[in-house]
Amino acid sequence: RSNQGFTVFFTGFSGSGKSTIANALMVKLMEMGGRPVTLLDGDIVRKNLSSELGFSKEHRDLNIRRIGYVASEITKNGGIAICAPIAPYANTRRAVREDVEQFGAFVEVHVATSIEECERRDRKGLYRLAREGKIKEFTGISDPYDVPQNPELSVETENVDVDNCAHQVVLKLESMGLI
Ligand code: GGZ
Repeated sequence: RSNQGFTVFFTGFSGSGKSTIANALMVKLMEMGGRPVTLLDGDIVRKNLSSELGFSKEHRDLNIRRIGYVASEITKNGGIAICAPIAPYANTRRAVREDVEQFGAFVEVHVATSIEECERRDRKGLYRLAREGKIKEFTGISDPYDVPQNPELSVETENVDVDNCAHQVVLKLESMGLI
């Protein structure tokens, strides 16, 4: 078993299942013991680190770079960082990858649940507000999402349950020699 720190970076639409998969993965990794696990979930980061930021490209990039900085520090110190923001811009994801890879592995996981499915679920009612124009710059509706071209792993929650998705991540981490 390697002792290198690493970062698992989930990216996908609002409502795609990032947070639930990230939480299930955190539980699995904690049960295995060893390295400390830190979850940097989108809404928790927005509340605690990025409360002054909105959803312009500039603000999203700042938010993601902050997450990347914290993840790189955790990775440097031999921990496991699990990040779960939308992170819609490929160039910003690449910059975070470069920050983290100075110190350890960066495992990008695309939660590829389709925008149609996310909007159909509309768990928080945000898609409806976005359609009504009451939320501007909403990712997938009125704001861009660059589909990851070379993620380490792609999962989706339309046909696969959360526990299975988290298990796929565990298998990937094992195949990469990280756990
Ligand atoms: C996208 C928005 C927006 C807009 C509010 N676009 O389902 P949620 O509620 O909990 O997840 C979404 C969250 C996105 O924050 P992130 O920090 O992950 O975004 S980014 O990575 O782009 O910085 C959603 C809510 O905030 N939300 N307005 N306009 N999501």
